[in-house]
Amino acid sequence: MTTKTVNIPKINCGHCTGTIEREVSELEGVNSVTANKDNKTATIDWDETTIKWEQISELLEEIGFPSVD
Ligand SMILES: [Cu+2]
Repeated sequence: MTTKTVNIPKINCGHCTGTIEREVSELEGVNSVTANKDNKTATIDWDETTIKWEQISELLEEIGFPSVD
């Protein structure tokens, strides 16, 4: 399992964090997603054999919350 915390500047409220958590956790291979509205980050834990970071990053962009490393 791989874990990464990324900055997502477009997070503004609990609705944003809910969307990110719901959408990203639907990806196969993603084990957990915790988004934080106070410091505008998301911590994502995934299984590298099932999904690559690039795919997660792409989804974040698609739903309007691009990540910044
Ligand atoms: Cu919001």
